[in-house]
Amino acid sequence: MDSDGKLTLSSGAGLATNSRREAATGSADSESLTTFEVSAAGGVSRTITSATDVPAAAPNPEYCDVKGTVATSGEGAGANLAGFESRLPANWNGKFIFNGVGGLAGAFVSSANLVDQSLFLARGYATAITDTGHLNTDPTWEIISAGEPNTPKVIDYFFRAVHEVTLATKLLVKDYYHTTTIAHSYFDGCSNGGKMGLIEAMRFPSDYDGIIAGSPWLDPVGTSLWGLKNMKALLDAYIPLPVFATVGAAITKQCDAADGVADGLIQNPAKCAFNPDGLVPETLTQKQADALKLIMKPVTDEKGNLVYPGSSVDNLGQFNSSPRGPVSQLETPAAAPTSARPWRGAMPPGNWNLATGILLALGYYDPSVDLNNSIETNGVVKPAALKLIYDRLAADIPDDPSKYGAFFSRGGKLLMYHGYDDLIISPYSSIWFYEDLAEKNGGYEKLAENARLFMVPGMLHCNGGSGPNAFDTLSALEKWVEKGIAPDGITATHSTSDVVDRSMPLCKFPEQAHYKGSGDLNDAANWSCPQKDQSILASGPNGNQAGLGAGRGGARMLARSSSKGGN
Ligand SMILES: [Ca+2]
Repeated sequence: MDSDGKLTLSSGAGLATNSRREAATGSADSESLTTFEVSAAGGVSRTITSATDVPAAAPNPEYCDVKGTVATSGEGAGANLAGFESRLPANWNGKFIFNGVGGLAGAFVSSANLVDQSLFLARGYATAITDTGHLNTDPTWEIISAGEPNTPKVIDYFFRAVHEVTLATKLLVKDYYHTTTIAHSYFDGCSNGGKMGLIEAMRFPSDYDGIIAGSPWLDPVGTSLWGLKNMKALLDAYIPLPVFATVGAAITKQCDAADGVADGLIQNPAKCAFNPDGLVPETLTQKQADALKLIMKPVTDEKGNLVYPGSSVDNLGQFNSSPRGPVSQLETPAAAPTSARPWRGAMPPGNWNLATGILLALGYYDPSVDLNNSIETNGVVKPAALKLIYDRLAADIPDDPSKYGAFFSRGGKLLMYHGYDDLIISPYSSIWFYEDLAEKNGGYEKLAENARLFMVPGMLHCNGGSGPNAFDTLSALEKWVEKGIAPDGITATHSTSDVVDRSMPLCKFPEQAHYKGSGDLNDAANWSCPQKDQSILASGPNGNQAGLGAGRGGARMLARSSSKGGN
């Protein structure tokens, strides 16, 4: 990569010497990489820009770090280049793993589960990652000019680059290790990376044998509208951060013990019956209480059809917990709450940024649209706006449960997880999706043969939070795919200053972790995942308000058919 951030062909600069590569792999030499450039095997046109030997550093082995580009084409869009990086370890285990990338991609930054990431090279996986066809330093990757999308780069971001880089890097791996087979191929990503994995399963079911999709961005449109709704609620009724702490304490007091044990964690936030009105007037004004109720509500269309679920009550108490998080700038009220740019020159809250970034660039192709005053009022979205933005982002939305049959029928395994305190993507969106998958794929028991969801109490977006939030999904997936042993419970840990101070099993949906009634609450050994338990499906007032349980009811599939246009 040169100084202006563009990937360029650098005539072999950085290629490791023969002796170093032989030391790293015991087999391949630099000739194999240059030969590969020329042959462009399998119709994939790929250029290698560097191959660098990286010495062993415990627990990782020595590996060859290869960077380059894949020329992407087809899928209804013009040609583009997608950058890739592949790590080829000396102790290759015969397997391949692809790293998902978060947010709007544009860099080789893995969003795979952090525990898993630490195992990839140590276990001998050949890895790959892509920038999805643009660099995050390129301001024109989404829109060339107002009204004119950069279609090749957008389609690459939506799905094309991951697939084509998958094909190209699998060939690179085979060539490098002089083999014709890769024993197993996995995908591991969170957030946008979770979405990438799901889109792979849906569109290209043969690419991967197993996919880990954490906190997946299942519906970028709905998530944006939810973020917009939540931030608009707080524009109408500003709530200072310390007040959120008081709200959080009230929620814990009300909901914690409902799961059988007062341990600071709410196992099923949907079952709660927290009402912000109860904090008026001591803590909240009525207007502030109304704003919190709006944050808890789903996004709907004008007929009341559900578009995107509301927030978990756990979210409300977390609004002050993340100094650099999605709502950090709510430390001060917006300067101009009713204008198109409520925060004027200051950095808006992360949720506002994400919502407007997606909707303006990928929905309207026009950054000048006034979203604050044009799309919705109190979580109800105008039909023309819904149709426009769902039509334009349809290729980026993997939440259609009817499109996973091919992946499941070839034996593909899908392991999902989502934190109940996620402030960036509603955890209930994963519950909606899993419920829909079950409905379309023979019920929970049948679905569990191919897809399992693990909800994580007290976890923020992808990791972090007050609950046990570090867990190994890679080993669970390996056992499932390679030995046929499906994960019933995955042990998660919470650490303070790198010392584990709590562990707990995460249970497969719709089971809920239960304390056995005696022994250390902070030890997973004293908790269990009761088989065939369906406790998580029990929805109380807060879940119903957010669009779960009775609140979703017969509207379950309506949201897609009537609101989501051509998806
Ligand atoms: Ca509890």
